[in-house]
Amino acid sequence: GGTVVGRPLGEEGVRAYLASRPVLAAHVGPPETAASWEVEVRADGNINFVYLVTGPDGGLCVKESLPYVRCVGESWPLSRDRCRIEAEALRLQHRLAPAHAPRVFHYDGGRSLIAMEFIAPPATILRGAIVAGRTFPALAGHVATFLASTLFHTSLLALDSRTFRAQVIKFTNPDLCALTEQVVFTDPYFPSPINRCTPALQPDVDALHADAPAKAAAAALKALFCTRAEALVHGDLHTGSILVTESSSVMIDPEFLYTGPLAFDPAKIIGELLIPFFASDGLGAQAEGGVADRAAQREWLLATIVDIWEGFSTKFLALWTEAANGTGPAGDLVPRDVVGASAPSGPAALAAQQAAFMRQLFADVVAIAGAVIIRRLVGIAHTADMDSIRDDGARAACERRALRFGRHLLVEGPAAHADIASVVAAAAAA
Ligand code: SR1
Ligand code: MG
Ligand code: MG
Ligand code: MG
Repeated sequence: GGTVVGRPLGEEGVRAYLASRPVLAAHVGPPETAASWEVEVRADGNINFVYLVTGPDGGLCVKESLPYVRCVGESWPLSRDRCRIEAEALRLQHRLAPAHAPRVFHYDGGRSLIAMEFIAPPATILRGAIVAGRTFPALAGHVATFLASTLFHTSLLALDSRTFRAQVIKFTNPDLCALTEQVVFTDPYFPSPINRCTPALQPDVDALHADAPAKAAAAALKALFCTRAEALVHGDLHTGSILVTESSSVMIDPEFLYTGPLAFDPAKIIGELLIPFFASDGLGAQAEGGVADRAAQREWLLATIVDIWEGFSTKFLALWTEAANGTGPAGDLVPRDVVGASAPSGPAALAAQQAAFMRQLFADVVAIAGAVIIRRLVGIAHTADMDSIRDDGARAACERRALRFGRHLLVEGPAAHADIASVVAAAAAA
């Protein structure tokens, strides 16, 4: 008892917390060396407090959730239950995709604190590495594997309906869902006081606020986000939530996890990878002796988007077919028929059912990716991709092009694009 909820543990508090728990301290070093442990306080997230603690025997990542949004302050309260959700989500994701989610060593519900595996350098946050001009050939395959496994195995394609409903209750996450509904699907389309934009973009933003088709499309996606309970979605899979090296990718930060539309995670990462594509001209122009020509990185970004979608759909459908054929862990279940419809008869019928399903899924991915781009340009939470362009005029030009493309995906995208190659071709031509 007596925990002060309004104040973060801070450097000293984290050292003392770990040093007094031998099982945790063992990941870092002998408790008596605690004074020498290095504590890096990360400030690149919007919501929580993250500390990277290293010592003679290794390291730990400690994440602390206070009852408010860190980047806004106590005026925006946020349930600390997100910390429980994140701890359980990480455990689940680590079980389903062990190479692509960190291990949780400790969850403290009273303190809303998680101690997890320290993903050590040279692993680095993908967003910063992209801003620096780097590329990661293994990323697409890893993201595809993570998405296929975590989404398939938490969906009704793999679970019986009682297990699925229990999962819905366990991972409802109303506060964080409401946050997404507000900052992704609502505020960007209205003059909300928390929105911000590059000043030169204001006329474009005013036009968006008067854009009836865009507002209607965003409202429809918000309804989909609220009602399409298909699988446990990560809920915030942007490039700041991925730690990468040349040969590894680890997805972190699933505190937004809830039972939502399968389309959300693929759409989120695709939209977030299109933002640096559009920032590329502005970033390349200001590079000093470093990566001035970003053509190769642009190509990699678009290829990665294609490979994520194609890799995900191939792996997801393989899991589905395996389950339908009775060779997978859920072989006794008939995919998407658990609530009583008759089974598709034979491989051709299954293939037709899968094709129809993927067509709808892809249409939703395209539209949501558009909304994801738009919110990063005109909403509360921008990203370093565009914010790193120092010149206001150059940044506004990049943002305007991205905003138009986001609007295109949101409104016209589902009808205009039958496949991902068409989306990236349109981005390149935008
Ligand atoms: C207050 S908005 C915070 C944003 O940061 C998180 O990472 C999510 O993207 C959320 O929308
Ligand atoms: Mg963030
Ligand atoms: Mg995050
Ligand atoms: Mg987070």
